[in-house]
Amino acid sequence: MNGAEFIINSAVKAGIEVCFANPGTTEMALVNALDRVPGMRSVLGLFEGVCTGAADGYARMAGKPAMTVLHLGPGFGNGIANLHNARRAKSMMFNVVGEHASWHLPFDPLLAMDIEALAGSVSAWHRTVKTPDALAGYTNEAIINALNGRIATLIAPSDFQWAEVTDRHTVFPNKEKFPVEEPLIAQAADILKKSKKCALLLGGQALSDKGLMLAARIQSRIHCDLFYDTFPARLEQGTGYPHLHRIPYLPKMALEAMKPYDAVVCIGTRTPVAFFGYSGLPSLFVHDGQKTLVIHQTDEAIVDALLMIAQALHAPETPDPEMLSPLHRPGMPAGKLDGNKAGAVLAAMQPEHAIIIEEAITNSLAYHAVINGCPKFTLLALTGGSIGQGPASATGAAIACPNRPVIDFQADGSAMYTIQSLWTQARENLNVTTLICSNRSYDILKMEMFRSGNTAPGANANRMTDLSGIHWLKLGESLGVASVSVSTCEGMVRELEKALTTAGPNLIELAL
Ligand SMILES: Cc1ncc(C[n+]2csc(CCOP(=O)(O)OP(=O)(O)O)c2C)c(N)n1
Repeated sequence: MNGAEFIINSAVKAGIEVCFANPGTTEMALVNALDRVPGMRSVLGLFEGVCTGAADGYARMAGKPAMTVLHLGPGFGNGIANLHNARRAKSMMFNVVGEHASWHLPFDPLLAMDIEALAGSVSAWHRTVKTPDALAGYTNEAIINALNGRIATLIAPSDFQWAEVTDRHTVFPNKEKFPVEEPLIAQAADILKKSKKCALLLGGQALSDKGLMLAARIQSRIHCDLFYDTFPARLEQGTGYPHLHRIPYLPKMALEAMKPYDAVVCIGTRTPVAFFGYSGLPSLFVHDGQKTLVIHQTDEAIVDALLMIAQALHAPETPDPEMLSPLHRPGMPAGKLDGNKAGAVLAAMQPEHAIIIEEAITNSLAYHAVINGCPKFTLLALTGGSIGQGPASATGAAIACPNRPVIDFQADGSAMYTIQSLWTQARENLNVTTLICSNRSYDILKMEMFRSGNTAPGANANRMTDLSGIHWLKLGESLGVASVSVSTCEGMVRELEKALTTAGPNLIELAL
């Protein structure tokens, strides 16, 4: 067995089933190994951002890592924006990057660059294999790190991928466990008990089914409001779950939302931070005098912590039904579509157990306000603010959950970053419906331009936000995805109904 076969074989043994790849010559041994080692599904992405975003979406939904194969530094670099989103989502991933043959690298061939510098910026673990003997041990370490919820990047020179591996020993110990420290649990319970009104801000696994039901039990005992981060990695939502408030994106609104509380307890996340620094506005969305506590772990330990907090507060064993959202879809809007109406139509129609990828940017504001009463669903958001996550992570989510409808509620400008995802969705026949909010502009940047004092932008500034000229029907069709365009709520209802009952991917341009 050569090094490349050993890498694939070890991944399969560890339960990794999917490899999102965009390989080159230095990964050819890995490509060949995908043929020779059974058990790994290989999925081609026509841009590395598709591969890394898909691996992120897959991990968020499958709860286990996917593998990626990326080509040298330039390939890894192309994937870095979505690796950044994955890092912020605390997603797990096993990346393998081919490096030039060890004896060739000293000649500085064209594609050579500092892969470690790139890998280090997004990976919790990364190593370059320096000798053939080190490949097996590093592969094992990388996979253990990925299984433990981290991004692990193995950089493997091509000659070591070709070389025979003699020691094929692999060990994947049980998942590491780092329980939340008990004094923190006592402190959280104490703050919740003593505060007049507490904001309980939830993230990570606290937004899972179990986490939310524990939060509802706490809420049944203590007067508190539940919030989630503006961009959650994965949020279970809908009827039967407690009512949740989103931390608003705009700093003034977020500060206003946090004002009524004398305490802010963050569980599974950090103190909310503004997206950007604006002169005269603070970086953190907490007020002077507010008691704050942060329990930052995001994994299953946070669910145990919530249970202990509920017990310390003598919360009821089951939540008060009053605390759980009843089924309440928004009314169906009519007439010409706009971003708000598109969100309302989606919330009125999305099927139970849908996976909603939300990268609708300015078009998503109204949507978040009306989703508490939808049938249960899962929401994945743009965790790192690095746009182009939606189409790619929708692809990975659909591979992780082939029996659940995936809807990518998607802004047009952001979609263009990883639009090649549509081709992968078509090739893999994935049940993804992409709703393109086609406002033909970087609308949010227009807002930012205004806020920065440019209230009458000139021709050059306007050229930075105008996106007119993208033909979505031709673009979708050319990548193999059935595409239509609608401009009314009625049209959106008709086409979304059709898309949700047809197998395979669809694109609906919402001409706003
Ligand atoms: C990788 C990356 N590049 C650039 C940006 C800056 N940026 C933030 S939002 C945005 C435009 C979003 O436009 P669109 O997706 O069309 O949504 P809209 O604002 O129109 O709702 C840009 C360029 C970013 N966040 N990430």
